[in-house]
Amino acid sequence: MFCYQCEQTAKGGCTKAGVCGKADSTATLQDLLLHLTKGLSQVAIAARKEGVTDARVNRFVAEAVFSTLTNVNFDDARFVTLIKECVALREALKARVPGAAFDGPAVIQPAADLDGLVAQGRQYGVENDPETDPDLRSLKHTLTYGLKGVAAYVDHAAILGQEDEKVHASLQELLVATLSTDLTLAQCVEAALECGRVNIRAMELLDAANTTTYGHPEPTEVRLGATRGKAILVSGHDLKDLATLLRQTEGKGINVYTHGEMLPCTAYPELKKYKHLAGHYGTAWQNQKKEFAEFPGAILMTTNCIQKPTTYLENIFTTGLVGWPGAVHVPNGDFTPVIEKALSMDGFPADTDKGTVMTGFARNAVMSVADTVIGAVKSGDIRHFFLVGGCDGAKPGRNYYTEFVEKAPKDTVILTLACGKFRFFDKKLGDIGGIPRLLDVGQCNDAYSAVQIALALAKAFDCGVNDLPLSLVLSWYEQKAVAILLSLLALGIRDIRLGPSLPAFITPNVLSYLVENYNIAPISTPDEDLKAILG
Ligand code: FSO
Ligand code: SF4
Repeated sequence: MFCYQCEQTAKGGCTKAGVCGKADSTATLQDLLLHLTKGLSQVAIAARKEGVTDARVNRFVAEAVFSTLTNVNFDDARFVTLIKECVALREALKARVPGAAFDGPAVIQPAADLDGLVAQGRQYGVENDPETDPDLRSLKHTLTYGLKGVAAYVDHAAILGQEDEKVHASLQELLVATLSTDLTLAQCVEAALECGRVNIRAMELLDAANTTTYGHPEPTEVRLGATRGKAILVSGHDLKDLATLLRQTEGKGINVYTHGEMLPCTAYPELKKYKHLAGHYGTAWQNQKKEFAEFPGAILMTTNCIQKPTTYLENIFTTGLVGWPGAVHVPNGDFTPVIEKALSMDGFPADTDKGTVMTGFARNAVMSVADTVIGAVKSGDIRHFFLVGGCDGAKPGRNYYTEFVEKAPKDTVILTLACGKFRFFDKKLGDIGGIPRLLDVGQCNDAYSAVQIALALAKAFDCGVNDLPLSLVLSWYEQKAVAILLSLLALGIRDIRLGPSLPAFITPNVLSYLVENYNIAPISTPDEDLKAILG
């Protein structure tokens, strides 16, 4: 195996096993599935030209690619099933365009068993990319990882019924573009920016999916303590799974808690209406081994980021695209096994009080107080906005973000999103004329909302986003962050600070390009960066 797609990668890439816990066989099956998905996309593109589209093919491409994103699925058996389905869909679609001719991954026949598939997959890893130019390779791998992020957003939105044929078409075309060895540097850059643009549309669909189904998030105070009694913990990012579970647990004497990126779900009117949505438990994904082991109830993992379960293997359930070998998978939205497990466990013996945090400052909530915000900027009460957001992770260097927020002057406002916020989410930073200094916009999946807030402020001040008193200080871990970064670049946003380390798949020349054209900078120290930003 060779994998360097996430921030946690071993020096020089993960080669024997993933730092994330991904086995060599799993990584190799993922490489094969991704390659075959490009073959399915080739056929889908040819079919589209003939006026043939297939809704299941569109969904499958997004699901298969999302399955290869960091910390989603570690179960080889599930990848074997996905590989077989990919080829079956491909052949069925081919039969609908009998005149078309195919090559490459559109004609590969999969081996019969797991060992054979792993042997086959070895040919299609990133280390065997036929592209020989290191900078083109770097850009194409950036594109591939960005597309994994796009696939995640497409899948999330589709689960709630929001799809756009154009987005499916672009995702498939860009996947096929990664196969080409004829692209110039300019074409690779353009493909990466196109990935960013498609991602904005995918995130827009997801925003529409979430807000039309569950209402616009409202500023909400969330309890961090526990309530005595039986308990289920929901982690990942999927709103529909949480809604379904809340419905299925109503009246059963079970309290449901959010974990990690599920925290902002507590702010949606159609989710917060459930009285047994009792609060938030724990922090970011990389702390789950400790936090899940101490949780006295069942745990449901709806999307990334799952880690190897320890003592709690029999209490943790996966759903959707998530998989861990040995953990019970609930494929169909019937969470009875999770509920039965929770009822069989002790639950919390007593109420505990750990204070509260605020969430729910998505675009609607922030823009409803736009006049106050704009007035505070004009009067000088608010000097600057920082968007301190992105993924959390286990590697050292991430204390930068805690310190940055702590040291940000009192006349500045911090917007945040994604799991990186757990480094400072419970800090009491006060307010500026009634505007809280710490505003949780939502999940990483709500980056669209943050972009809309920035665009609305730019419109109000009649300037470009780059001219606003706003600085982006981002942390990254997995591939959704790559997609979001490409979206920000596609919007022309400059001066982004990125950490804790730069992607291993970015070559020095590609980095120079990003610095020259977008003034991207790696984070340094909170003091130096604050000084540079605020002058
Ligand atoms: Fe975090 Fe994991 Fe949401 Fe990522 S939970 S690291 S950007 O997968 O998805 O923020
Ligand atoms: Fe390594 Fe990250 Fe790939 Fe896991 S996802 S194998 S940690 S680079």
